Amino acid sequence: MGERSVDQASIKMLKKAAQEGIETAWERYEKQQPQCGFGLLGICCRNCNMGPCRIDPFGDGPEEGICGATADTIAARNLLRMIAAGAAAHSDHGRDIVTTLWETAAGEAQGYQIKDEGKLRSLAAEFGIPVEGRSKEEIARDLAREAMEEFGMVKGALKFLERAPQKRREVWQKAGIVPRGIDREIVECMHRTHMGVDNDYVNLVLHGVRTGLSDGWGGSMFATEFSDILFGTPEPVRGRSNLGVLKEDQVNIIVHGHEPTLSEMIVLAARDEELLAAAREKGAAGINICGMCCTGNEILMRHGVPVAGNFLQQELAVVTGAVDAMVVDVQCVMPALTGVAGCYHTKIISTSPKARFEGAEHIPFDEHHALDTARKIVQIAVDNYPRRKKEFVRIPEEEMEYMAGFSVEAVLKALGGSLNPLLDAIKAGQIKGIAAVVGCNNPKIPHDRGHLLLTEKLIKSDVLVVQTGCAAIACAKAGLLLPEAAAQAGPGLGAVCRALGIPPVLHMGSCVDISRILVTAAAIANALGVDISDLPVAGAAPEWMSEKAVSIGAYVVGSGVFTVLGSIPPVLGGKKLTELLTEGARSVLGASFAVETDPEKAVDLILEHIAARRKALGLEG
Ligand code: SF4
Ligand code: MSK
Repeated sequence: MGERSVDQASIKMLKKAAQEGIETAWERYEKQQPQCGFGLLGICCRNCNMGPCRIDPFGDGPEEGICGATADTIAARNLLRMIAAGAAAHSDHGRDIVTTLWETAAGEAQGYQIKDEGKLRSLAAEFGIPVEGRSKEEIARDLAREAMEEFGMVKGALKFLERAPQKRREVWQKAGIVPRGIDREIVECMHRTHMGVDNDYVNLVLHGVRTGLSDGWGGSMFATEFSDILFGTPEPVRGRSNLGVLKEDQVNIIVHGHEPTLSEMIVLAARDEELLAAAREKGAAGINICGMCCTGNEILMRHGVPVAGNFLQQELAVVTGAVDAMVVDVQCVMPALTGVAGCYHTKIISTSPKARFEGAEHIPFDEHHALDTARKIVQIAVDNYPRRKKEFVRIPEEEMEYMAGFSVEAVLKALGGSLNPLLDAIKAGQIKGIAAVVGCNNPKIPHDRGHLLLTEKLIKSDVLVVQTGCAAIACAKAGLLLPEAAAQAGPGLGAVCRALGIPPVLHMGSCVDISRILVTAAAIANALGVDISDLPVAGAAPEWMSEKAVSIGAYVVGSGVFTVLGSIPPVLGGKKLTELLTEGARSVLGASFAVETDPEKAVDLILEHIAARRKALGLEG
């Protein structure tokens, strides 16, 4: 197998894992070779028990399933189910945050407070909820109730869609894809893909975009906005990243997963004097909380908490032998973790009723006793510290400083209160455009390579990069999230960054915080009086792997943003479907996908797109 990672800390831990006989995702990936061609092309179907059916991609065998479904129908139905699962994951996360706000307002959620009252009031006003002379708890209850209704089907269309430019809303109207309730679109995906319902690949894809939009402008946006109300809207903050943030002389706890409700409380509990004293009693110098994946992003955005790594580093963190507890909730948590942890002293602690792991210790986390539960979890980690097998501990020295916390509000503040400096820089060609580089890691691609190559080349070409998720962690580790990285940017972008004191790569948060990117794009389009699809803006997911990323792709393209995928989606077996996604979508949505596994060529596609949009807007350069 070729290069596995471009991250030195990960390379070292992969070597250690090999020496200690530990299998990781890369070995398991190798064992899967050759991967099933039908699966890779998206042309196997198990949607009823006449099947499974599969289509021969070479035309020598069956061209239809037993029911008569074609390759395009099967691949489109599979794609729709991926979108449904991804939108469900983001939106269920959003629903949990809405519930926490509701319970906080009722005084039933232990340890939580409404931290950003200004955002609460402005959101309430957006939803038509009276704010004058009312307490924040009264307003929060009404706002949470309104949000809960958006998940069902009470309204005609989602409220946050009004944030999109008028022209974009007309596109959705014309295509018949205005999302109604968030849950409704997801349920409809499952209905349409049941045997013998929606067999038209175009109709299926259109509903896929609608479902994605209900995630981006619905479930994810609720997750972001309500997290800001509860935990504070992020502001620029500095911290450290990569496995080197683990401390040899401290109790190391990694919080991994997605929902900030858990990680915020663990951060709070770790400051508890009694627990710190208990840690000292066990011989530790302190308690070191580190994040991983998007839970890491949530707490680094708000507290500058160190982030130990991204998706493909979860097992490698355990391999350091220095993690006393890894606390997980939902999403992107490998079931393999408990097996790896069994070879060291690490305790894997699951917390969500929705996500249990064989071999993990389960400490149910609920909002009513959040702080008590968090204390209990920290205590378990403290008690586990003396069980560390010193001979197996090796923490790589790699760590890098980052600057994160670029919420929309923080970006505006950095710009001096208005978008004008950014718009002026774009108009003058100092900044050629904006690219959102987001998404996961995938062992099909050398870890972090896609993110770094793409981002480095884009900033060099004067394209401002905005990021979330594991892509942002990859760039944090490489030092690209520092204002000093302006030296690696092109002359125009570099000058703007130096003037404003910001990095050329802005970390906007976790995967659900792509909603912040949508809001920013909408604000720029509104300021210029154009549609989002007219902007010199593009998206890229160089190493994506999760179904959530498929939902994100659907809503990003559905919002008018050309998007380049670096790992191949399982659709190529449906030729007409592929043509629709990469070409035909443009005439309906003003945007389409491109698939490009070579990051250099992906950059070229993005730059060509940005140049074409600049020309159409009559902008220089
Ligand atoms: Fe086969 Fe059609 Fe059933 Fe799918 S729905 S398994 S293609 S018969
Ligand atoms: S955590 S969805 S691996 S970005 Fe959001 Fe990272 Fe992808 Fe999970």
